[in-house]
Amino acid sequence: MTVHAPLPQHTQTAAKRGVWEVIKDYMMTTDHKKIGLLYIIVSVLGFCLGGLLALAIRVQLALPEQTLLVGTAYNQVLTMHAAIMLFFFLIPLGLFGFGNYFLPLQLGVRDVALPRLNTFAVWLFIASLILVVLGLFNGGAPSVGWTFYYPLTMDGNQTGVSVFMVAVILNGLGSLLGSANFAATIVNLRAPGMGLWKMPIFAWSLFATSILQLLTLGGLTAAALLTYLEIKLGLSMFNPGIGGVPVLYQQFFWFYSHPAVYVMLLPYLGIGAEVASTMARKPLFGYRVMVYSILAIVLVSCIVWLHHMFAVGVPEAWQIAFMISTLIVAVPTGVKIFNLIGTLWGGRILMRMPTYWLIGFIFNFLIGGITGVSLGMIPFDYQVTMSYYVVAHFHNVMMFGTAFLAMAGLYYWWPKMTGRFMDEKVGLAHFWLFMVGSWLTFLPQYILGLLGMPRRYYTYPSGNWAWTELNFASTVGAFLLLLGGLVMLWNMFQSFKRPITAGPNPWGGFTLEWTSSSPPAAYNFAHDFPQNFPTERPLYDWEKNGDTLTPVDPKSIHLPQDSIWPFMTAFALLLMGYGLSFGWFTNYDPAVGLKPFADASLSFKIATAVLYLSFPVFFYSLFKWAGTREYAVPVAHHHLTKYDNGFMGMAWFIISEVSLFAILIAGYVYLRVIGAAEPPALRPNIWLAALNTLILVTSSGVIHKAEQDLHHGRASWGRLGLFITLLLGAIFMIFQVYEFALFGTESDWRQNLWQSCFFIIVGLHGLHILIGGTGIALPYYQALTGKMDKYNHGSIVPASLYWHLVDVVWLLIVAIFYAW
Ligand code: HAS
Ligand code: HAS
Ligand code: CU
Repeated sequence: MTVHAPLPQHTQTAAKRGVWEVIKDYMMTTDHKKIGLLYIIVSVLGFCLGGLLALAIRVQLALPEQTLLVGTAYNQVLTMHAAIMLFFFLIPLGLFGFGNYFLPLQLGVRDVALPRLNTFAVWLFIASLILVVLGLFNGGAPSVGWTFYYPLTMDGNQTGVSVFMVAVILNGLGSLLGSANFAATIVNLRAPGMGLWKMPIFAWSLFATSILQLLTLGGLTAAALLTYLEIKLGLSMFNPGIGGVPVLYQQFFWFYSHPAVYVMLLPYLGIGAEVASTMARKPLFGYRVMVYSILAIVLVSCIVWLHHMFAVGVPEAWQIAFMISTLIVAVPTGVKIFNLIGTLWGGRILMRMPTYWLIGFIFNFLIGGITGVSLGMIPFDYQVTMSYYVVAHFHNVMMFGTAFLAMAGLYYWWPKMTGRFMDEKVGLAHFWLFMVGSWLTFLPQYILGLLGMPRRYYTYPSGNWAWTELNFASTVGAFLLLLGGLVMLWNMFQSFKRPITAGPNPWGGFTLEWTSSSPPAAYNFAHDFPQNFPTERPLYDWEKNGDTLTPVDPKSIHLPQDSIWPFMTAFALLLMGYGLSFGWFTNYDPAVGLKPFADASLSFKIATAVLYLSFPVFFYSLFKWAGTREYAVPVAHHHLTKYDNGFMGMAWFIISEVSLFAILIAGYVYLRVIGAAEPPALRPNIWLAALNTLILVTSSGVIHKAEQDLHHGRASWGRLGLFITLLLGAIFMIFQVYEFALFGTESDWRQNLWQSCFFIIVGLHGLHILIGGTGIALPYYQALTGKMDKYNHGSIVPASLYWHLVDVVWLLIVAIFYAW
């Protein structure tokens, strides 16, 4: 069952490139496959590193009263273990690793919608990792658990926490840009004839996951931002000393971090479904139902977060509502599992490594999912929350659930990515070591939890019944996992010693990635596809119909040109993050206030200098980026909708901005309604706000006009419009700064919750004006340097869309801060 593609022979250039050459290539690349590989490599390293930290935990807990990791040291290792596993392994690997590599291939296109944005996003991701690592040497790891609960973060290691918060925000930004890019790609760039309902299930999973990220990641950003601002400036919505509500932090955090578990799960379920269909040589059992289930999971998972907070004292009615939604979310998840089983059922199953991992997943995940449901029951959760029962649950769904599908993906697509197979026998050893190792490590933890062992403690007494035995077993299991991990690495490395023999379609798969050579050439396909897509398994249908691929001369294919500027822009943000983490303001001390800069340490001063240095680097790189065209030659762009890729990407991205503001504003409204945040007698002047509103609304009209002018070739009018918009934005900022300075001196924001909320939200809006203004300066610069013409509108369309958003948010702010 193969459609024979006219394959360009992928000639591996024998001449080895130097390390620096390769690094430079990856810094400048816009190739989605290389970008995917970067995510995959970092994630595999992340798994190894996170796993070694887990081993340290297990060694400490192997026997009672051990002293390897005591107190803070234990907590630091625990925090790093969890944060690395989540943010640098499980979340990025499925969504952005496999996602970047395979989404365009599965859609039959040559790249994502915005290739250079993709380069920027992956380097932001890596920048966040670098920042975390730098933090270890400057301030040390935070010791508060991966949840960074308030007020633990306030009296722990504040530098360590700040670094993490900045890293989380950078990581999140990269993640949002990546998600918006995927959504735009899916809507705008599918092979001609491939309807949404004919997309491979993995592509659907990525679509849904991206939307989920855009909707909810604002929760994490808000939590991180507020933690950072309180440490650095004393701005707070949580501080009970001034009437703030600490639990609000948890609301923000879990609003993202529950959906995050589906951000982890969904892409992998997509992989599982691909594997099931290919390996059972059958169509998916209930393709449409699967898509509906995925979408249902996205919707429902946005409203279950309170199940992480049953025991913190939220009103009972809320608890019950969230218990019900928690139980509901198990239904579509269950449907997906049944679909996987149904797909395998009765098929001529090809029992190769991907199949093993898939079956292992189904088996394990059933247990983990059902214990999850048990935790969703309020009375049961009261009993076992904060115990090892929870630890067992989430390792059950993540490590020997979802991560098994990560392994399935790795073995399934390895031949596509490298042209080589991994060894099946060695793979089996890997599989069984992981299977048995996981059971031995984590199943005893369910019992430990029921026996009352609390999580997040560095040791335990020897007198408790069976605790020692169960913990010891768990540690032995962890060493089996280490062995399994080593076998995995060995298998990967060994495969490179073999010749490239995989061929384009080693498993007989039915989706378009299997028509490219293995590994795929830079341009992905040297052919065009038939334009009829009767089902989501085109290769099967075409084979049946006798449809063939049409060869295309690779020389006629144009790809986006490499550019160093997205990398440099991300690098500038790394510098900025470095400065914001280790410098800028001395840690705020309630007793002393802000400590004078002169008293700061040398490293602090250097970091502050780096912060200021980062701005010119940032603007220079960004303008260089905007000033170079994506393609070296003029290329006709095809997109499926009437909107160009820039608009489409921005439209999706804006969802996340709306979500961020909505979350913060909801927090403020809550504080206001319960009477905690009362405005002081002297409030910011409504007249100035009204004037500012007028300015902004006018500017929205002006930029709209400018956009029209540029579209119709009235270049100088368009340029003038952009200039006026910039001017109006600047006037707005001047008024705003004036008002802030005035209001900031009249009373102390550290003493007044309302004022704190005001500075946080209105200040964040001000930052958005600066970002939006920079966004407008880019097309202005493009217009000035002749980069725009009737057919090429540069970045005016997304810039203008963003500017309208910033204006709309302002109207809301006037209503709730100035008028109310
Ligand atoms: Fe979870 C805590 C509930 C799925 C990850 N989860 C965590 C934490 C993580 C995590 C990381 O309600 C801890 C964070 C921390 O550090 O504190 N979880 C659920 C439920 C599901 C679930 C209901 N979790 C996941 C997935 C994860 C993940 C997937 C990552 C990949 N989880 C909780 C709760 C807590 C929690 C509480 C808080 C505990 C506490 O106190 O802190 C569901 O999505 C699972 C659905 C899947 C199935 C299996 C297949 C379904 C079939 C259908 C038939 C079965 C039914 C159930 C209808 C259910 C085949 C019948 C029930 C019977 C008992 C027989
Ligand atoms: Fe875990 C707590 C034990 C895997 C996630 N884990 C957490 C928490 C999260 C989490 C979110 O037994 C909650 C944190 C909090 O409370 O704030 N975990 C393990 C063990 C494994 C493990 C034994 N965890 C994961 C995965 C996660 C995850 C996967 C998410 C995706 N974890 C624990 C324990 C706790 C815990 C305790 C609770 C502690 C407490 O006090 O509450 C294993 O599955 C890991 C297996 C992997 C390996 C790595 C193999 C390494 C290789 C590299 C060798 C390379 C060499 C060369 C030698 C054993 C193959 C050098 C190379 C370099 C890259 C340097
Ligand atoms: Cu949850």
